[in-house]
Amino acid sequence: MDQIEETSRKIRDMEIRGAGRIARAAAAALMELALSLEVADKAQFDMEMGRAADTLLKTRPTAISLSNAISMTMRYKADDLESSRRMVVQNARDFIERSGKAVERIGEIGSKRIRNADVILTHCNSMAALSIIKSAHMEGKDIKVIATESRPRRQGILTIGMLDEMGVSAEMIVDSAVRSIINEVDYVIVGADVITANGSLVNKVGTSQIALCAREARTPFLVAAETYKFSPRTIMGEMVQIEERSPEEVLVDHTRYRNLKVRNPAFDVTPHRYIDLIITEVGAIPPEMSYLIIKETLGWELSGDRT
Ligand code: RI2
Repeated sequence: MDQIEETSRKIRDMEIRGAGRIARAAAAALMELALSLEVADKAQFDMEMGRAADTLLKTRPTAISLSNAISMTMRYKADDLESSRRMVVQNARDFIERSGKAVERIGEIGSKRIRNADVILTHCNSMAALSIIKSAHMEGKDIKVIATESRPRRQGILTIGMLDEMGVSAEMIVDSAVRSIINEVDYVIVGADVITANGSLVNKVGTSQIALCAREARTPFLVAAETYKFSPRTIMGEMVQIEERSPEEVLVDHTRYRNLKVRNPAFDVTPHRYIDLIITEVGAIPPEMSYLIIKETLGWELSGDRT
């Protein structure tokens, strides 16, 4: 169980971050536990695995990718202990493999939209969004990327590091400079933490302001989102909880101000009407098709699972 606590701490503290990466880390942690658990019977296995799943679930309340990964890993129906163990391990391996391939496929599909000499604006640090950029670059398209700093945790610095590794030309701006430069941009491409049943996007805070600027400038706004980022629970009417993180991330010495409250929402909501296309591993879809993605690729059972 210690590795579950350690993985949970790393996800909670954002040492492991990114909606896809935390999902794969949780599946891997459950797989490791299933392999190592020394228990007397299936009932004890089920209890220990359930406890671990609940611990991991609590780490990042917004990321549906985390709960979908845990649900898919924990979906085992077996009569005995060893069959249960084997199924959990196989489920986790399948999710991790499918998730990695999904990011690659999104790159292949999304790159078809990118033309030579395009300028792409991105926000925060998204492997799915960067996969599109990498594919376009590998196809010889001479693109430039403008990366926002993405306060307060400045994930944009991770993005410019990855772009540097790829050899892609990049510029970095502060988040508040987006509207000043949006007319230079051919595509906005961002990642996703959640896609709701009506096609709205929950992503790093600041995304919705970028979408507003893009709409005003008539700049296409694309979302790169694996199907396990879609939320079955929103079909059932549930609202997405927006994680509120510690004030210290915004202002270290906030307590010196007697009458100050620092608010630090980690994500915001971009309504579907500001989204031109959602690029998934099963195809590029308009936001209005999100319900079908949930129904056909995730199924309803996830909405009732341990989430
Ligand atoms: P990938 C990140 O959240 C960002 O919001 C990013 O757009 C999203 O997860 C998806 O990232 P955080 O972990 O799965 O930085 O595309 O809070 O890597």
